Amino acid sequence: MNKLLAEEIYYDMVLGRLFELAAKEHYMAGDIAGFLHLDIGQEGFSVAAMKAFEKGDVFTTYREHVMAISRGIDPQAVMAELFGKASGISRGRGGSMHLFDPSHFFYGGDAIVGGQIPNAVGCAYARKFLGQEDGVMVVFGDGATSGGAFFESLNNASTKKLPLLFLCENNGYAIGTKITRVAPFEKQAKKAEPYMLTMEVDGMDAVAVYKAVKEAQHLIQDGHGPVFLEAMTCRYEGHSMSDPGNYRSKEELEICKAKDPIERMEKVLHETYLLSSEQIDTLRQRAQKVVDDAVEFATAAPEPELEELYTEVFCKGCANVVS
Ligand SMILES: Cc1ncc(C[n+]2csc(CCOP(=O)(O)OP(=O)(O)O)c2C)c(N)n1
Ligand SMILES: [Mg+2]
Repeated sequence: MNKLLAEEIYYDMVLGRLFELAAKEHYMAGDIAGFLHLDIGQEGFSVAAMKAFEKGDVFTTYREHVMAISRGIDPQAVMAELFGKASGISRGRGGSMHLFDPSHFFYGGDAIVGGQIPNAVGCAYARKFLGQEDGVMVVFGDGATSGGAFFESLNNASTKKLPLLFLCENNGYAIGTKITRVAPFEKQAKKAEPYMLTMEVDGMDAVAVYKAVKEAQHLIQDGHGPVFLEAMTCRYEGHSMSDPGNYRSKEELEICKAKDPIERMEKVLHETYLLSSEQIDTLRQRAQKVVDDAVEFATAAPEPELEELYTEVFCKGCANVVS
């Protein structure tokens, strides 16, 4: 990894953290409605995965603000979507869980746990059929690996040797349910072992995630078939804003926070790339300005028109659907 890329990854992680803190504040102020799932603590995973999987299609879980921004989607359009505004990346129709932008090959955000996985299989099948090589990456939580759609997708993707990277964000919890209460083991890669090559990475280490995703993407692009990569992470917040996270002890959370991916990357910038504290501060200030501008933009952005309520919901040509 060169210095410029290391700086970019660090910058996006800080941008992601500051963006999430602003989203939290504005959720509490009532500016954001519906659900809000914060990625605080997992920014190293989210950013490095997006940076590494440069070309190709990306499908994600509902905890996707940081991934969307790191994929290149304008933070202003992401914040406006959270605010439910017409200038949002999904025109205010999707909200936090449905950030969607085909121009960045970013297909959500899915509120249905594991719902994005079969969609990604279909996309990988289409890409293979069309002879397109970049491949597809699907990101999902540990909880999604308990669902039937997950197993059907493993089966389909391996049978058809699809160029698909299954990227599991294993933070140990599905909302408040510890993964070992619903699975016989902590590492979910075991479920994929009979079907495909599996790999594991420390999801709190952005450099390691970057390398692992790159390696996995090369494999799927080289006709190796699907790969399952499991990243062990920690989310600092509850599952969503409506979850106080009481199922975790203070001690458990402290152990988590001691692995902070931003502090770790900062150390890499200092020690490997010899950045000064002032240079790092400048990156932080730049990120804060982008977040402040995003909030200002979202606040001033127009509400969707009332007619939007029915667009793309009902069939246009069908009579008597909307009176
Ligand atoms: C099909 C479906 N079943 C149940 C839910 C309710 N639900 C929302 S998130 C979630 C847990 C998913 O696990 P994971 O991704 O590991 O959760 P996280 O780490 O984000 O808390 C559940 C069961 C849902 N949204 N969709
Ligand atoms: Mg989880």
